[in-house]
Amino acid sequence: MKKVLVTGVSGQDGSHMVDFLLKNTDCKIYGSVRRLSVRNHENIRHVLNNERFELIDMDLNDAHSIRDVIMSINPDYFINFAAQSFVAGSWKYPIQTWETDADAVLHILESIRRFAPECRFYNAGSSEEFGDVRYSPQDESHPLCPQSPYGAAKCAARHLVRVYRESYNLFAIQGWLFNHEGTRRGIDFVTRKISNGVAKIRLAYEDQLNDLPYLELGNLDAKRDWSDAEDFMEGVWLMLNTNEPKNYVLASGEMHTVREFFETCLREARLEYKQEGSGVEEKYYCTKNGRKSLILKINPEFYRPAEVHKLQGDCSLIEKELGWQRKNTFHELVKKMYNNDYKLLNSRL
Ligand code: F7E
Repeated sequence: MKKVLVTGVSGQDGSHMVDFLLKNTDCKIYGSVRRLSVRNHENIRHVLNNERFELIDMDLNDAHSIRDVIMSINPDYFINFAAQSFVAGSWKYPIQTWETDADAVLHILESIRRFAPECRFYNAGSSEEFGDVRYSPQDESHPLCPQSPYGAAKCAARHLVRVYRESYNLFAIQGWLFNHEGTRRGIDFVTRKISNGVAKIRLAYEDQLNDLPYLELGNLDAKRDWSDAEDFMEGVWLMLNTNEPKNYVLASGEMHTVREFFETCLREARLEYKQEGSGVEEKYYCTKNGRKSLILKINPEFYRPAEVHKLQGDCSLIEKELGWQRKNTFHELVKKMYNNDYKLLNSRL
């Protein structure tokens, strides 16, 4: 039985990868988390008793911890989804971001090279590496122009992965994942912040409250290429199971603004709205029977020191060479996230 080590399993991607592997392979899965005094097992509770899954502690900032795990498991695959993945946070914690997203990858590569050179390694790359984009859509040849400490750390990791692949003939890759979201997304990311916020507004509206809760967002005009995170898991697994190690882009190929995500969510919640003003003065109101209630205002605190204004991925290479296809559309994603948050919040009332 093949053994797969997946890091960051309590997060969105790690937990979806475990689900994908349990369903589509017969591998034994070792899922690692960093030891915390308060455990957060929300996303993996449903697999904790599965005999093909084992939860282990591993600290990616401690080279000895990685070495010990690799030596004891001797994995066939190592999938690294552990990261400081919040771009805005990377200006606040640049060193922690660098240590987790770049240094840790070097520790992993060194351990694989020394103790498990046959192990196939996937490191999560990001469209944030393209950053200040030179052309659209971005494909595998697009230059790296990161705009944040997060993007820079992912670029450093990319070079390390390539250097180790070329120097030591390792099967080590870093595919580019464009934005990918879903019901397990952390609340700080804009899509979940919106789906959760709009669900709260809808519930208050149903309770006929006079003042509705309102959202505070930053740049509504940023354009992103959003996919369903679950669709990417198959893409990562396909990349790991080809003859030649090669990096591919995973994306939807579509570009939508943060504003479009918000308005689509409002329509899904059947809320009538009106937009007024522009720039930092822009506001959205919910309208009903001639009354209007604030539901969104701009808070410049959510502007970033440097913004990636637009991202749109070209995933035609992986479609053509590996037969990967996305399943869920932008609208299905918004719908799924909003309805999930509505149900969660409604059940807690
Ligand atoms: O921001 C704008 C913000 O934090 C998206 C990570 O998974 O994808 C993700 O990075 C956009 C940005 O994701 C708010 O300025 C407006 O333009 O959801 P986000 P991200 O930065 O694109 C890439 C591919 C990764 O690799 C990352 O790990 O939305 N925006 N207002 C806001 N963003 C947030 N978070 N909060 C706001 O209030």
